[in-house]
Amino acid sequence: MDINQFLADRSRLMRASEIRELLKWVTENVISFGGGMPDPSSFPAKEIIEITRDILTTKAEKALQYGTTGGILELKEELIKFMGKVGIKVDGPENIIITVGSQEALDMIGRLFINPGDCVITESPTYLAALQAFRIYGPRIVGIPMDEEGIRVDVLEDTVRKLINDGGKPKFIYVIPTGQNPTGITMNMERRKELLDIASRYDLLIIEDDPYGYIYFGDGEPPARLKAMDGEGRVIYLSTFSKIAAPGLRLGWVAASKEAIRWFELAKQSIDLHTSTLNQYIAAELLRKGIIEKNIPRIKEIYRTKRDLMLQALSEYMPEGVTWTKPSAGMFIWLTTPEKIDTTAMLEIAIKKYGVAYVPGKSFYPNEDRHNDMRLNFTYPTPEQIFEGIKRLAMAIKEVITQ
Ligand code: PMP
Ligand code: G9A
Repeated sequence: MDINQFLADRSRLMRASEIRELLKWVTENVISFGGGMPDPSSFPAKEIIEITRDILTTKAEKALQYGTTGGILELKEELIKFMGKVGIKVDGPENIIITVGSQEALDMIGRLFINPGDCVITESPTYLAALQAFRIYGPRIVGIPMDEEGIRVDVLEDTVRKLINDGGKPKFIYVIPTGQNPTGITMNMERRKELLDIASRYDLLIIEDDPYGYIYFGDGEPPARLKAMDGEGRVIYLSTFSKIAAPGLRLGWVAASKEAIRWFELAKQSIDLHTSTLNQYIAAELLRKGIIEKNIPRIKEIYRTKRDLMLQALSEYMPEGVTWTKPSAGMFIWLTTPEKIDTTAMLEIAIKKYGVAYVPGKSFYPNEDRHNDMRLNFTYPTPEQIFEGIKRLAMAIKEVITQ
């Protein structure tokens, strides 16, 4: 029997994530700069053991029970305080929904806002699993180029104006302002203000995806969140426990206007009823006891050190003509090779002959046809693997350049 004959048109728009596909065929002998996995030494495992024991001893009847779709009050209240410390003012718990990672929020955004053919705007390149989530709903995705300071707001405004003139007002602008995935770039303050200003003038919605702001490891603090400067309630803010605690908890949250959150709740009711109650109680305790706050400086230090190591290895080993970003947040360096190299084609040589993996840049572009970039994760590999892996990658690049 051929299952394909029964599929909905929507299912044919689904594409496998290159990140998830890569995770499968990386073996022990391959050094992987592929998946964006946190350093496991950053997980507060011991604390989670104690907290879980406490919760199951004192409130098992609640923690193991079904919960409300929006999430448990204790966690939302802790999140209000947590976001408050970075200048995000949230009126009350009804402005927050707890999600199964930010990834679920990205899917819900597609469900709630995208009709087939609708235009949506993203940075170019952007997080490929956001593209994957949105694409199921059949949008026309328009990518806006970036430079070292973030999204090119001049190009953004021209594009928005043209789209509106052509009768295709964009539904939203999706951005990752701090430690962008995949480039590692942090949008500067002027660009943030200009972006909000454009959204206001043209009456657009902004989706701010902020998994990395809390572990910014540059000097001082990152520029203010868009949500912290949002006077008009047009920013839907997404964040996650994946990078400040552990991704296996599968916990994220959305902060937005009450009206927006109500729509998210309706969408979530039919997806999974609610996020794991037990995990929400664990996260609430991790926040309440200050464990996350105490852990954050340690995570920043681990990532700053690993980033420095990768930058050092890159400048030591990479041949002429290869360039890369120097991130102060996030988990990735974006590397650009000479035009001659197709990083998708090179991946097989890199893995099979040199034992090193990366994510080819192509699938992070919504519509540009670029073939000579790659994304390198520096948080998961050990310091030794970072040095050895970059050395191997440089050998692969040199081989392909001279072919
Ligand atoms: N958005 C961005 C920009 C990310 O980098 C990630 C994780 N790599 C996610 C969303 C999803 O994270 P999670 O579902 O684990 O919260
Ligand atoms: O798919 C995953 O495992 C999450 C990682 C995201 C990324 O590599 O950007």
